[in-house]
Amino acid sequence: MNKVIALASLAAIMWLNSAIALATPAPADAICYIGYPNDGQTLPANKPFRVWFGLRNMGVAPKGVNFPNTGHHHLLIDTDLPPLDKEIPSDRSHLHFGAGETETTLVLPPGKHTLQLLMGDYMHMPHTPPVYSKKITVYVK
Ligand SMILES: [Cu+2]
Repeated sequence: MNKVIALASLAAIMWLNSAIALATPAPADAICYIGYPNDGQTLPANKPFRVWFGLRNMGVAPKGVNFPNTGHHHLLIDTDLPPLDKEIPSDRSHLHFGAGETETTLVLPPGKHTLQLLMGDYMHMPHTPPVYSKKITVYVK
């Protein structure tokens, strides 16, 4: 009986160690922010606008490049943060900038929209601790 418990706890410790080893660390002082547009800004409808990705105390590297303290940007549009222990989804509301881009051009339909940045590692996984910006709201008219 005790042997079974000991084996089970050993397995749990090994699983924990592998989970920790898989997580890509990020500097504790890393800051991600949207440089433009500003929170609450009104933007013209049917006209492309720039979105500037800001990052401090951490570097940008393309997807697939495993270099310490780097990652690539993901722009979340009209959605909440995805699960932070899984690969970041890739769809119309989760845009990956795997070439290491630090800005993009967006066209949004009229209405209220939210934008948020989330850094992902070379495998599109959020870092530990996760590095993400404040979620901003823009109004497209
Ligand atoms: Cu990605």
